[in-house]
Amino acid sequence: MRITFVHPAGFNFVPGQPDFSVLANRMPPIGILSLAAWLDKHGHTSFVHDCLGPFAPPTIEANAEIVLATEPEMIGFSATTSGFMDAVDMAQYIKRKRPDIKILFGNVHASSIGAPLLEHFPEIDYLCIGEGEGALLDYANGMPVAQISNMVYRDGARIVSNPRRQRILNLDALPFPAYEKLAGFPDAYHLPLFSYIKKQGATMITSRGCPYTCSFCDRTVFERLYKVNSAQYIYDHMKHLRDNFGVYHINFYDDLFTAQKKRVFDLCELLIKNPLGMQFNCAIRTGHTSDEMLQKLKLAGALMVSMGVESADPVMMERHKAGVTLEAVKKTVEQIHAAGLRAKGLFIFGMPGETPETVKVTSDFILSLNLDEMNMTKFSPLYGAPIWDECVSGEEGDFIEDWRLLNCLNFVFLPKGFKSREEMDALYNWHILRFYNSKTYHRTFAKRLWQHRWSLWHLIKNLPRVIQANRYFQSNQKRLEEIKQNFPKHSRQPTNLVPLLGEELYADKVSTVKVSLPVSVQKKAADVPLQSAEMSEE
Ligand code: B12
Ligand code: SF4
Repeated sequence: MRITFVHPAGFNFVPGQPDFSVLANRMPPIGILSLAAWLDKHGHTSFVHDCLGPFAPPTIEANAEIVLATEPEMIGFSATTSGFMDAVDMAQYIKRKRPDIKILFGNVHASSIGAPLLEHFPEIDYLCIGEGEGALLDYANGMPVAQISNMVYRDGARIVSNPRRQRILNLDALPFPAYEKLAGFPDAYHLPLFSYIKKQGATMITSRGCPYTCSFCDRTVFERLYKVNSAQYIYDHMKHLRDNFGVYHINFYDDLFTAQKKRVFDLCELLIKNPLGMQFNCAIRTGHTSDEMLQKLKLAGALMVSMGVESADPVMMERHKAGVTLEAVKKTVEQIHAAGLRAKGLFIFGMPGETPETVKVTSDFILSLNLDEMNMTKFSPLYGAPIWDECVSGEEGDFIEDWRLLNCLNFVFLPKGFKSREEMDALYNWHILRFYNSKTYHRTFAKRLWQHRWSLWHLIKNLPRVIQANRYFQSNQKRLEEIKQNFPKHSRQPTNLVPLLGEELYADKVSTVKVSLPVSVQKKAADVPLQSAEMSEE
């Protein structure tokens, strides 16, 4: 079968503003590159079109024409929530022109809502829920859709959701993602500015699934079962990227990269004994690391280690990311620095329970940590997250359900503790300026100017666009504010859908609704013996 995968551009900025996000980073869509490699391995023909790629035209129609020119029998869209309506617009255009081409939607938005989406979007023939490899291969091999687990389809007027299939247990059986299918990779793809020293950069995911239940996190694709690539596979994958694409820096985007300690130590050993000359960034779970592991990571080539903290208010932490304490965060940052690594903290602003006071506490805490980098996202409720029901209930605050804006760049949710979204924006900007204008940050940044030469070069190369972006924001501030306030929802986007989730995630949701503190990490991890066994290798 001939299939073309599409990564829609999505909505990556705030209303009224052009999308400058690719200036800051442009990353390969690993999910569809993996699926493309998988299908090719099994004798099918696949193409990948990234609407955020360097050669992609700006309009839906022009992108759709590029996709049609690949002569596909099926088109597979891969969309997060904020990219979903873009993908729908493109699918609609394609279906009008070529009704014979089958259209399949996969990835997280489809997985987090399921069947109700088919009621609203006739241009979509099928949804694939969760892991894509098995269902896609069955379909490409000609199996009737009614027999394919993970697929959602129409049977006359009825919408049928097939049961979920067993996850792939041995991730090493998967081929490396088909990076070669991505026009402009790696030169025109780049990691977030100032997060790397060496060029070129690429991203990798070396595990799937997570047994924790952080309140804000959408785990509807891989659910709880935690599976990993082996150390040797990761080493070979890195070598493949270096030898065939000239990649010298990897950002590992696994949430739980270090959950199995042995795997991490084995990988470090491989990289220390047979160095690849590559560097990498990865995430660790606060409080679950050791001096020894951090030292090994450093020797193996790690540059920066990040950790999800989310908030410094103890009640907020207990509610949204239980199991992480401020003392543990402080100690972990000290350990990271002592090992000679950079420390990055990840925070979320605006979850239920947030008030100006909790934000100030968090901001003070962030400054006290002497972090090398910090990322604070604006909370976006997501259908698949345990906290979704609370957010839409109206009891915790006011929520504007506009999928395009659920991109962590807009305050779609106004917690009860704030008077307005403007107040939130003002406090957010105050914190960002405070962090980046701090003496500590300036000093550290100045010391690393030479290390950041490629990031600076990237900015210089794109100077006209940087200036254009800056001018645009400066001169249009009032107009932008107006557009933001009156931004209409996409005319075809439904709201208040009742998602059809798998049993595992229903269980997580039920616990969220019933108890006052929605998250209990230990409880959830222990609830699932299989995952506990996996994680207990720690
Ligand atoms: C790396 C990453 C990024 C990178 C790169 C994104 C990119 N270009 O692909 C960056 C940093 C740019 C990014 C940005 C954002 N991200 Co992000 N990101 C991830 C992360 C950590 C890994 C994605 C990945 O590559 N997974 C590995 C591959 C193999 O899995 P996969 O993509 O899910 O694909 C599998 C299935 O979904 C399915 N599948 C996927 N596509 C298709 C298509 C078809 C046709 C079929 C049949 C199947 C199928 O098959 C694949 C293989 O089994 C995920 C969390 C996670 N662990 O998955 C979050 C995640 C996708 N991001 C999320 C969010 C919220 C965002 C942002 C909105 C905000 C942010 N955090 O910065 C933006 C939005 C970007 C956009 N335009 O959509 C959420 C999305 C939730 C939602 N409902 O929308 C996630 C799920 C994190 C979370 N748990 O909440 N992200
Ligand atoms: S640790 Fe929390 S944020 Fe990370 S994947 Fe698991 S549930 Fe999501």
